Amino acid sequence: MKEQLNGILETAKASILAADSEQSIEELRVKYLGKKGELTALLKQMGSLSPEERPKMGQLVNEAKAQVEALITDKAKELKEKATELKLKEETIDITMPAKAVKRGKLHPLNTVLNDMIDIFQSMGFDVVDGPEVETDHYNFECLNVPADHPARDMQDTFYLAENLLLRTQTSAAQIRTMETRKPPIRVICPGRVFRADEVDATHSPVFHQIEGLVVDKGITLCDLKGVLEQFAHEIYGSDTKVKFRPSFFPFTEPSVEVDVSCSECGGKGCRVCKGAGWIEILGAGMVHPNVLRSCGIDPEVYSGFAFGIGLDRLTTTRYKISDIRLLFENDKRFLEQF
Ligand code: 2U9
Repeated sequence: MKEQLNGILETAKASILAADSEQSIEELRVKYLGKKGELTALLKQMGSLSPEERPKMGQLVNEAKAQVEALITDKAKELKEKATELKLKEETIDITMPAKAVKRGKLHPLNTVLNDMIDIFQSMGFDVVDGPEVETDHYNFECLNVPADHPARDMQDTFYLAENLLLRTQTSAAQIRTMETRKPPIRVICPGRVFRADEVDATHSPVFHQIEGLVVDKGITLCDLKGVLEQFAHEIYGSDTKVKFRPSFFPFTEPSVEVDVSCSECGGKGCRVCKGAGWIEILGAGMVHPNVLRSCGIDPEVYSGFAFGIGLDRLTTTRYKISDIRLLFENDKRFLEQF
């Protein structure tokens, strides 16, 4: 039995040394030390030995078991470390590889022009206010002195969502709300998207952008309107730009004006950009109609104000010489990358 034990021990040592995977070492553990393992089997054969030999042999087998156990544990540890090392090597990240270039976006031309305009008006003390795109008939028309039967409603052919609910045709409603909640002095601009059921062509879109402005205080006159809008035109088009005020009509302002600037392309001689006129119309404005002030609870005998509306899309297309307004809304990257 002693030779048998030595034989088992020798082959076990050799197999453990040669084992090359965690799985094979586990198989060896079962083969030698498991319930049906070779060393366990030897212990079971002890009954055939004489009582004197039995303890001696028992001790030898147990020592052999402990030896095999220790070898297996060491080898298992070694193999586990090797496996971890290999895995780490395989998963190494090459930090010298060039990173993927970050694609930087840029502002849409409408936003660039809008930001410039906001800067100009903020420097003159205006606050920026926002309002909902879905408005009630009351705020979009009634408060602006455009009652149900007014012909101006036809000119702003509108998208109705329900009888008294519509997509706003101008951002004035936000300023009406401002007048309801703030006391004069009021100096606000309201940029935003507006909607009209216009046929789409190179200069018209059913969705476009406005910046409307409103100033209300005691003693505001047409001189204030002229001063602010001339300053705005000079900052946008340059200080040698001529500014012309023409009489006009809007239901929400009285008197009303339209403002033209001398064509920056030809200096006023007439060209393709200004269609031969030498002037380009940039905005409409006027003194806030007393009915509008009254509808917001402001006494027109005490306060007066002026208001203006600027089409952002037209301003953007003329600044960048964009031939078709639709390009602003199609989001074609080849177009946008040019700005
Ligand atoms: C309140 C009262 C009056 C805003 C005004 C215009 C004249 C105007 C057009 C410019 C180009 C619209 O986008 S456009 O087609 N707007 O001509 N807008 S006065 O009047 C107001 C605003 C708010 C409370």
